[in-house]
Amino acid sequence: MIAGNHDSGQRLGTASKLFDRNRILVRGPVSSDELPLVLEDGAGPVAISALPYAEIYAARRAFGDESIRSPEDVLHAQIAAAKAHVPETARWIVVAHAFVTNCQPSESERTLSVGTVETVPSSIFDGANYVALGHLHRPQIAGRDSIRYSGSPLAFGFDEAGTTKSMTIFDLDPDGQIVDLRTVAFEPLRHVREVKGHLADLVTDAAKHPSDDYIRAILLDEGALIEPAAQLRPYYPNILQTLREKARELVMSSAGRAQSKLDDPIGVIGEFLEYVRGEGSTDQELEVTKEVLDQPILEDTE
Ligand SMILES: [Mn+2]
Repeated sequence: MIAGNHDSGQRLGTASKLFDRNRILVRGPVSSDELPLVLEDGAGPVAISALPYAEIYAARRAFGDESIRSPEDVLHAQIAAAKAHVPETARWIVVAHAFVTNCQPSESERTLSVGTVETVPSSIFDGANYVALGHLHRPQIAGRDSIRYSGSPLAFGFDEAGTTKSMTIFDLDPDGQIVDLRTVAFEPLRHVREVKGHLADLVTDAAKHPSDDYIRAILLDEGALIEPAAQLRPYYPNILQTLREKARELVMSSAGRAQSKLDDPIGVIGEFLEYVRGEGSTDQELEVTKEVLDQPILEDTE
C-alpha cells in the first residue's frame, strides 16, 4: 500500500509499524532506502517495490539531490533506489502513483505538479515484470500490457457515471511473464448517475423509483423553481447536485471562450467597454490599445 497525492504519507506510514512486515508493505513517506517486500513461490523470489507519491521538495530532501525538478525525476530516483535492493534472481513488481503519458484522466484527479510536466513515460518502468499504478480513475493499460491502472474502486465524479470499476488479478509465471490476467468487476452499494428532465417529471419518476444512488439532476425547466433539490431529496436522499441545462451549456461554452479570449486582449478590452458603457472600442481607443499592447514588457531593474 502506498500513499497517493491525496494522502498524508506520514500518517499512512505510521500504520506500517502495526502490520506484519513480511506480509503487508505500507509505504508512506518517500525514502532513499526502498526495501522491497520479498515473497517466494516455487520458482523463486518475487520482489515487490512500493513507491509512494512524493512531492518534488520531499524527494530532494530524501535523496539529497537538488536536481530533482519534476515528477519524472522523482520517480526516476525512487526506481533507482528500489532496484538497488531487488535480488538479482527475483522477478520484480512495482507499485507506484503516477500519471503515465498518453493515459486518460477523469475530472477529479488532483494535478501532480504545478509548472512542470506531470506525466512520466512508461519506459521509466523498464525492467519491472509488472507495474500496478494508482492515480488515474479509469482502468487502463499504460504503454504495455503489464503496466496497468486498475482504476479507482468507486466513481469519484459524474464524468465516471456508468463506468464499471474493477480490480486486476493475474498470475506471474516462473519467467516473470504475466499470465491469466482478468478483471473482477466491483458492484458499488450506490451508483453515481445523472437524471435529466423537467422537475415535475423527475419528481414523479423519483417517487415511483426511489433510490439512494448519488444523483445529479439536470433540469430542463426555464422559469423559476422552488428548491428543486429539496423536492427530489425525499426519494433521492443522496442527491448531490441540481443543475439547469441552460446554465450548464453556458458554463461549458464560457470555459472555452475564456481561453480563446486570452489570445485576443484587444477583443477583451472592447467587450469590457461594451459592458460598462454599452459601446465597444472607438477607432481612437483601438489605436491607443494597440500601441500600449505592442510595447515591450519592461522588466524591473535594480
Ligand atoms: Mn492521485
